[in-house]
Amino acid sequence: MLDHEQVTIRTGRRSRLPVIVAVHSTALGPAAGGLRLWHYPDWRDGLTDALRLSAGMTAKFAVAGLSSGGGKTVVALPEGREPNDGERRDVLHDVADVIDSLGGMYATGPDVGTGAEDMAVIGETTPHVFCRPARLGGSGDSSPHTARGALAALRAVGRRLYGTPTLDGRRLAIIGLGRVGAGLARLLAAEGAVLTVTDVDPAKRELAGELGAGWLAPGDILAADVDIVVPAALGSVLTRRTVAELRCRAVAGPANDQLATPDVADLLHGRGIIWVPDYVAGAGGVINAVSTELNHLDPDEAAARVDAIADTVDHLLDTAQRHGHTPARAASDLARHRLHTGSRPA
Ligand code: PPY
Repeated sequence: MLDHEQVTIRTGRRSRLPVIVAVHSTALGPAAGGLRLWHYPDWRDGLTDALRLSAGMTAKFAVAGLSSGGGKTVVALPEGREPNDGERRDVLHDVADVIDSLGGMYATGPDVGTGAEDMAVIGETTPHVFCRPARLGGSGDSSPHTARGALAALRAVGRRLYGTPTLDGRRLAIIGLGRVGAGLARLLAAEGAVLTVTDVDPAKRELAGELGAGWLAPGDILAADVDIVVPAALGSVLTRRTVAELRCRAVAGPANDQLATPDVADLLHGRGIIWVPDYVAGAGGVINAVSTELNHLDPDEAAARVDAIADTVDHLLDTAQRHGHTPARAASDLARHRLHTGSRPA
């Protein structure tokens, strides 16, 4: 069953690439969600990603108490070749055309493979775009805010596990040193966490060295002997097989769509491992963008909203414990409640 309100798939007039805009829900307000510019073996894999990620955005906004709906755009790039600058502009203008044709039911933002400068290009053609650079009146790069929000989530996990939110001396394994993962690694290193990191790009070892972090191959990091595993790269890292390998006490991080299938949340629970839903730990970027650009909060107020992810995680972990079910279930119940009542938190 398709449970999305609308999915638009169009071949870009300039790029000839498939542009997929999935609007999952506008129940709480116009949909928002980033543009993923990524390589897929087949464009249909990009469609699958767009469908899952847009549903995740609906939950992300609902749990964050924001009046936005969930959407996502995916442009499936062919494997093995990066677009040059001109081709990239063409892709972005093709995306902007589709978004503009939706008349405001969806606005885009950054995601894997895109950033504030790309949003500037999209903004040449449509107003429905978040996170343009500050010089153009946007809230700019969302990744520092996503990293800050993930840190807040990790502190809440630290408090649950050890009775204190400080991560000084805790051992954390970070999977992925992209914009968000690298920012989070810096914040955690500054707090005194003992880090082990990985990335598919071996050049990221340099950052590991700079931060005094250990390095493991991507295939080995899930089994690292650490307190908390922090997914900060692409999705579906938690599978039946990888959950069996985990040696940590919790998994919490900003990567979207971490579970290969929903039942993996139960497997984690069964192993006594706390899993904070990705759409809770990774909400800092959208919370900042929507709070500043739509709700006109000042940066400090927006940062306080991002930090409040810690309170949300506390609440979800409490609720889950009280009911003896997973934090995933507590979060999806909260999202469903807010979607049905259209309510915002007090
Ligand atoms: C995400 O958090 O997954 C995003 O898609 C980023 C984003 C940021 C701001 C507006 C829309 C999407």
